[in-house]
Amino acid sequence: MSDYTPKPEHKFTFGLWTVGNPGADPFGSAVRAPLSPVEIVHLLAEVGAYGVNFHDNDLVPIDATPAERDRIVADFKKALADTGLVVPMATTNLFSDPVFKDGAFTSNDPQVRAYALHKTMRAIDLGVELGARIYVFWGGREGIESDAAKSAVEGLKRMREALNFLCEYVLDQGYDLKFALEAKPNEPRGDIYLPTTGHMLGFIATLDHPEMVGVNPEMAHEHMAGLNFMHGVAQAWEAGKLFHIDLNDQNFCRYDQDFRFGSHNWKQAFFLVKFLEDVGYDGPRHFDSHAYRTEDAEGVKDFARGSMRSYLILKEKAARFNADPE
Ligand code: GLT
Ligand code: MN
Ligand code: MN
Repeated sequence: MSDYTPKPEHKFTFGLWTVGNPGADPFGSAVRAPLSPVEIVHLLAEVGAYGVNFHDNDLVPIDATPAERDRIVADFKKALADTGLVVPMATTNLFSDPVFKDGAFTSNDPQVRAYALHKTMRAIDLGVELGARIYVFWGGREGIESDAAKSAVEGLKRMREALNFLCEYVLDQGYDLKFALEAKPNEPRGDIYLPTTGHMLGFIATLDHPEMVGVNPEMAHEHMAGLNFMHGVAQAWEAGKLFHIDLNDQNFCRYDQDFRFGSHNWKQAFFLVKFLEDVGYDGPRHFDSHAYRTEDAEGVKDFARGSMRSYLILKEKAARFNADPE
């Protein structure tokens, strides 16, 4: 009987927003009780995860006072110390607040663009304080419903200006931090700029510090566009840009389903795991997915355990595939 027990060397991570997802969708409200960040850290330790990632406001509410922030961060640090979990990655919520309705870095309003940079600098400080070495940028609001509203070229220029500025910030602060850009073709915008990993790779080459910037490909996002995810991952790897990866699953060309990894496209999942293991990818394996809405709190633990177990089963099958000359 094979051992599918997750171990720290597998670098299995989850976001506070993934196991903490209470099951709301655009047509229905939450079906599970909210979990605090400290409760989530303990849940992840119980199921055997290695690390936890977060958006600034998953941890610190957007309206927290400085004193509240310090208390929340201290409690979170204690939970990490008590459990041994680490924080490999952090990111910024540049999509929930209504001010970002027309984008953050690409908003037509220069005050919003300035606020987005300020919010991100503070979130980078928070991530670094908690140990993050990878910083993800998912520009969920960076796009349009109508191209009458914004110039696509101007949108790219604004993205570039923001990332160049933030690279300089990281260098000025002396942080040991890399950026990983995450593509998605649409949702919540009608169209999101830089819609696939391939678009991101082309864009990175135009930045002032391309060596600091790579990608965070998400399986479900490339499947929304009907693409072979492993091919995008392979291109990123070959370019030295695979800094992080979001593992999940979904049916092709649907809305962003964020299903559990290995729950839908088994063949795609198999060849992806085989690729990551064959090339020796050693970054975090982050499960950016949610339990089904029909699951309760125990089901969320089953979902987290199953994500890691599915990966390890596919890893074993990849080794058997490689060992079988026929
Ligand atoms: C959001 C999105 C994910 C991104 C997260 C990082 S936020 O849940 O759907 O794909 O990875 O910002
Ligand atoms: Mn993601
Ligand atoms: Mn997604």
